[in-house]
Amino acid sequence: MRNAIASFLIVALILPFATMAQKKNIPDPLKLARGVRVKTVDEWESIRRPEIRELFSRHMYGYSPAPPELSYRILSHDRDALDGKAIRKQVRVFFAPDTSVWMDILIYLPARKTSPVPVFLGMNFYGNQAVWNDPAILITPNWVDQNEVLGVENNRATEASRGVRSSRWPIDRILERGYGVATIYYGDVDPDFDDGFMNGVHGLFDKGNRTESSWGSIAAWAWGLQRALDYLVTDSDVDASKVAVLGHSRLGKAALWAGATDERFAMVISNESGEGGAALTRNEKGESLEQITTTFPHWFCSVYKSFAGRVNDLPFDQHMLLALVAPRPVYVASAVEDLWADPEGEFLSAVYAEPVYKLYGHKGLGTRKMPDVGKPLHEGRIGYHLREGKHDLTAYDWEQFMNFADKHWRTGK
Ligand code: GTR
Repeated sequence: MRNAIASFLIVALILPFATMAQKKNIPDPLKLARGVRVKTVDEWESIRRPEIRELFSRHMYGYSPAPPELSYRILSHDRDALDGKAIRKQVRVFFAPDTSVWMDILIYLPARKTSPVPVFLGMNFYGNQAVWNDPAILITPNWVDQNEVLGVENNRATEASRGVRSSRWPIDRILERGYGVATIYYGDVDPDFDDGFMNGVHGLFDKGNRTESSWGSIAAWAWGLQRALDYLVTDSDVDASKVAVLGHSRLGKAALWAGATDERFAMVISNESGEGGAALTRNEKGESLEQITTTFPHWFCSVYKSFAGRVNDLPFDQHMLLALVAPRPVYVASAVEDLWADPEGEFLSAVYAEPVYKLYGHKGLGTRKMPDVGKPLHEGRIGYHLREGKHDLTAYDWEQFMNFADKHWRTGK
């Protein structure tokens, strides 16, 4: 009896103090597969970080091909764009000697710049022409979708949708703050529907030889972002040491995987990327692993869906994706009404990534308490905000990303 009381007391007293991570069975980012804990940056970089990248590749996003030899064609270069406020470039990137698959990068840089500028790079959903009402933006012939039911705002790659997504791309404000912006239509790289991986870069590289761990569409978009960076680092107008990769929603998932696997990205930003992005899968709120792999089977490698209904068996969770970015600054943005993306799960990933930043001697998020709406956390190298409103990429989100970049890069106007 005494023993029973003692055990009851131990459980009652100790459990509330057990960390949430233990309760949720969250894998320790610093524990090696062979059970030993990482104690130095060197062990992290040479053993644990590659181990985690391997886990995500094998079980979730799939393995991507090595970068091919690219070729570029400058399609336009104007110094007097947007009423003299911008330099505008459009660059076509060919992925192989076979020139059938390519992507166009649209770049705006502040016209008054005196030195190379930091740049935000992200993919867009509706074609480059949708990001700003600028008649000079070229329209791609890749994955054109005239959706009469959903209206022009949802037309992909058409004249009718020119400028319809400018609220997501406040280009004038970005330039005013001294930054450049580069964007690519994700449909140039891999049209977003399940066609058995025949079109886009999958068709070009897989040649039908796929395994259960071959790259899915998120990995393909991430790979496209990395190929855009290959170009940007050659452009002397761009400060190659300050390129941030960002994305909203499914393209936020892609931005995270791109930044986690390519250290040339100096900052990584997830806007409401949710399940399969920044949200902790084990938090089990909003979208589930089962739902995402059923609705979008082409986004991941085929192994991933085998974890549906047994997320505790995953040998990783999404905080480890954020941790792969360390020691570079990483930012996670959520919106109050975006419950499908699970703001709490996104916040918890940011919390649990912190030990890896601490290993480098940096502050991560710096708190375990979710901040109030509209009170961004920018102190450490892991940034976070929760804004009012719905699932979207807004001017408010951009202001926070630029504030965070100003702070960590000591840039800004
Ligand atoms: C939803 C999907 C989310 C998110 C979103 C988007 O339908 O369930 O995971 O990616 O689409 O990309 O807008």
